[in-house]
Amino acid sequence: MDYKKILTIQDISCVGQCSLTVALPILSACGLETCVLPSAVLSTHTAGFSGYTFRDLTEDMPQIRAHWEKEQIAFDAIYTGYLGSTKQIAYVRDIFASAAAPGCVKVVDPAMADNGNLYPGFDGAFVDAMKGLCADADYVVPNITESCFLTGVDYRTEYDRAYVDLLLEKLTELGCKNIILTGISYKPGKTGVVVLENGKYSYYEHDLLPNSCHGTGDIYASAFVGALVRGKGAYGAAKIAADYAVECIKYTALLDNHWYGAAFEPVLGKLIAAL
Ligand code: PXL
Repeated sequence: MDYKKILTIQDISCVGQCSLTVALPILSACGLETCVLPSAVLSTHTAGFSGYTFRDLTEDMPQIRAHWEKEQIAFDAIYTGYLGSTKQIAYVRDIFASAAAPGCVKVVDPAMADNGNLYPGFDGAFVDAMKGLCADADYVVPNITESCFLTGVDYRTEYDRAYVDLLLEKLTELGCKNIILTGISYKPGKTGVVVLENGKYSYYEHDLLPNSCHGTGDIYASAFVGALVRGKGAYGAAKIAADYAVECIKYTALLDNHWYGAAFEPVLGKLIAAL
């Protein structure tokens, strides 16, 4: 029987269809026992709402880690997303070191930036700490903006294969082992995902939809991790996740004024079918 236990560490945005409220249902739908460690609790996500609350759970992490160690709890996979503080990143690295079962797959989505900008509340110290966490991971899932912050390469909206190769080279120099680079568009009307696995480049292209939805990065990363842990291989998982994210965006386009996230729930059946 292949029934794997995964830990995902990211925030709970109570409202907004991102981070844990996306990762937990998607990973469960992928057939994984999904354990959660909330990095922070926010009333909503930070993109488009104002006046949100933010409860930082950094100081709970060492005690939670120590309890798991005492109970000999270990995970077959650990997947991190949006983290609550720079200090927390060191605690997450401790969890990587002590809560990994033999063969544990570690995936880091350095969820901290998009469209050329850091999310509110993040700074250079957070970016520097995130570089270390990325080097600890087996797979990283950055977008172009996050790759630029991690590597110091200038952010560009128009680019070619040489620019993408430079990002991959600099990420590899940082210690990233396998890289899933999302939102890479080489042609008008198309976008896709680059997979660098064991130094081998591959690319999965699909249509660029006219509506962009907040939270699709989290949907993408969660589906990728779910499919990867279910044994689909990095390219296979990247493709399954991309096809699923496209279905979520298409469904969301049918809704009126659903601006804060993507309706991933009604199309979960398509993800399950792909597995
Ligand atoms: O989707 C990434 C994300 C996760 N969590 C919070 C966010 C964002 C993006 O803005 O604000 C709280």
